[in-house]
Amino acid sequence: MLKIWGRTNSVNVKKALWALEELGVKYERIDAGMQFGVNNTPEYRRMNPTGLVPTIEDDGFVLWESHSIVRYLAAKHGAGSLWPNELRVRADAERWMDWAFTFQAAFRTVFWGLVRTPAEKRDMNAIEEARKKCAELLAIPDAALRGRQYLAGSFSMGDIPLGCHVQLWMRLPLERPALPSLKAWFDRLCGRPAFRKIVDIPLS
Ligand SMILES: N[C@@H](CCC(=O)N[C@@H](CS)C(=O)NCC(=O)O)C(=O)O
Repeated sequence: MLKIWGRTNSVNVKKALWALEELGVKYERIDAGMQFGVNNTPEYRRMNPTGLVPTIEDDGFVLWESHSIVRYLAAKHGAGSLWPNELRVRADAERWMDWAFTFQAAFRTVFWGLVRTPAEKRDMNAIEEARKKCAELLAIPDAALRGRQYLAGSFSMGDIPLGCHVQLWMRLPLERPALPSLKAWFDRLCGRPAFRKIVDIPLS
């Protein structure tokens, strides 16, 4: 059975787990990262020299980097669904996966500041600057989603990385600009059982 190492509250682990659930692939998850350790052991580093989570092992094949894992799983199990068959639709989905790292880079300050930093140590100016940057960035997928159900048309791997980050954005007590197409897309994601099970869990 496929093995995946990573704690359930990691946004990058969620991407791989959500893909697995959407695809109906059976897996064994091993807690790793933060309080669980494991990711700094020599055995783990031999699999994944970055010491980060997630990592998967699929019948002897080891892979790390969450978006590469999502692509691999989608290509293996999701032809015509998570993995669009048409080249340009797939390129569109892949573009949104890559762009999600742009949002992730700006959002990190907000998430870590508000969720993983004690109140007395928070740099509220930095958090506010990053929040404004995130709000600006999210106008881009909002515009792309006008007249579309999902980022590449139908639900695909293209929705997975950004969907995981936008869940955190939507669930934080933040000032958010009205982005109606993005909100409608997020509500659509919330209608998916795999999203509710893996992604839309309490922030920690
Ligand atoms: N680019 C990598 C980043 C992985 C990453 O930063 N993982 C974080 C969790 S989201 C991590 O391993 N942090 C250390 C820890 O959990 O101990 C990916 O997308 O897989």
